[in-house]
Amino acid sequence: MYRFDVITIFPEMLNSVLNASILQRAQKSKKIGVRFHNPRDKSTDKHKTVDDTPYGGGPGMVMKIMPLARTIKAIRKRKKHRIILLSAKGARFNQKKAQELSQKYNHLIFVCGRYEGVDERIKYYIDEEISIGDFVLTGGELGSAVIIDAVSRLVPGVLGHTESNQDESHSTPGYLEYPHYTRPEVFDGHTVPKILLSGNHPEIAEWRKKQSKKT
Ligand code: 4FN
Repeated sequence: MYRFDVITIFPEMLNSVLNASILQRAQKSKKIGVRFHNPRDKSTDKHKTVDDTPYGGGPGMVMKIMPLARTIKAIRKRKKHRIILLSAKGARFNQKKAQELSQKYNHLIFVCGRYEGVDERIKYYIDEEISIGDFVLTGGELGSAVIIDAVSRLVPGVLGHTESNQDESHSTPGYLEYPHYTRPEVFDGHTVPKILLSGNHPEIAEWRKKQSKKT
């Protein structure tokens, strides 16, 4: 089983992703396992605080290091684990990274930021920072959902034969997906390219290759 641990104060943000379709089946068949950890549970003050005002002043709140570091330390880690902070500053996530994570490790631990950010000293407790893109998010939760989705489908046994893993243009540099069509042959006057109905499979393969080339 490939394991994912997500450190978050909003686990509900991941539930829709994990409790549907392929990822739900993968959990039921024990191909993957996902656990949530709320840093609030490791906070020791009366109000279970996880955030505080920034040193130096300025707007907003910062996630406190203590509850996060204690949560990371309390997770029983496998030998081949990787602790990842989701962050705007991180290296951009892509298919190559998904493949690397699926092959080198069998346990990913995600730290999801909230508020204005996380105390910089989190750097002593993580292995790397990853970003899913250049936009402002309310937290790292959707980033961890994206990575869990992309990595899980690369875990052996997660995809059924109809959801096949081969011929994936997005893992081939310079190629995007080719256009897909299914029945009916004509819809609202819009037709299917004749080549796809020809039964000429070498020609179809050639057409798809041409269509999927990035410009
Ligand atoms: N975002 C930018 C610059 C500065 C801040 C942000 C931002 C969530 C805790 C981080 C953002 C982007 C991609 C997690 C954005 C990601 C996050 C991510 C993220 C709350 C602090 C914050 C990129 C627009 C210049 C908020 C841009 N991938 N700060 O969004 O966690 O994973």
